Amino acid sequence: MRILLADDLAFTDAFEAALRAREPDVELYRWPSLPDDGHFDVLLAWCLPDGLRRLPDSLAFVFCFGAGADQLLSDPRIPSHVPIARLVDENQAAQIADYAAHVGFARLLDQVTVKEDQARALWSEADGPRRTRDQLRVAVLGLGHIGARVASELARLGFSVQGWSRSHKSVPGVETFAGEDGLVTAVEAADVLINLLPLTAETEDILSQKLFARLSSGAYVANLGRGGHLDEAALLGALESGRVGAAWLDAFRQEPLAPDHRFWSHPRITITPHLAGIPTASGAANSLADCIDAFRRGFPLPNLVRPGRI
Ligand code: OXD
Repeated sequence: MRILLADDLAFTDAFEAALRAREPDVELYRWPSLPDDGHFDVLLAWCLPDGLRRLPDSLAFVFCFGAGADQLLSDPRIPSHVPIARLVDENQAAQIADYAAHVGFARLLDQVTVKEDQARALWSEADGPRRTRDQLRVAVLGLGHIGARVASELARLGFSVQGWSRSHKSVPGVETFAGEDGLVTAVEAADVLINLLPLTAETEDILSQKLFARLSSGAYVANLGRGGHLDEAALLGALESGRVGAAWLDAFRQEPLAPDHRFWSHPRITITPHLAGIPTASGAANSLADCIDAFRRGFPLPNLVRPGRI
């Protein structure tokens, strides 16, 4: 089986070694190197390289080297009969849970206000006892593999967690909601909002002025989904009014974020360059190997985002 690796993160000896430990007989090519006849069976990519204009008829499936596959699902170069499966890596999910916990703890201390006061040498004493974790409402949007892990980890840490997804899911320790009405209830008076939804026509711009208006005053917002989820003007307005106290942004409509983008210099925005969860060599290789095993046995691929037709 020939696999075209078209993502720099897979160009590592550790990834190749972990994959070969499970699939010793695969032939690996690192884009832009291709087999002489141009044929390969599996394409691994997060986003198709510009130079890869046509995919061969031999292509059996695409393996999305990331948690979100919208950028592949909308790519017309991938014929609709070709299945797309995505990577599922517990280590990546754990990193994202750490990021979300960081935002939760930052809200407990109101870290952004503390830093602003410090910059002004302002000794501003607390006017009451600090809140405890169970008094902090955290809303997690998206309860897929990563969202469910994040929500249950935050609940395990003692935060009061509400989770929302389009269809009903249950997550131990988490109060879950679904559907349009459920969204309003899930985010009502939330102190922290963590977005982990997939980007679809329904979820585009979901982080809107209307949604921010439901949060508790000074809420911290983390967009760990896609730039397309965020109405940027609405966020700036909510920061201005104080409805949102601070934002952590990891994904942007255009990546890298343009150097003159307003977000860079905003004192209440923290920018992380799409690093909330980086697939690990072993997690990614095992996830791909699970797909190869299933394909060889004629079973449906695990973690399909588009079934296609094998
Ligand atoms: C993604 C990822 O899909 O980082 O954005 O995995």
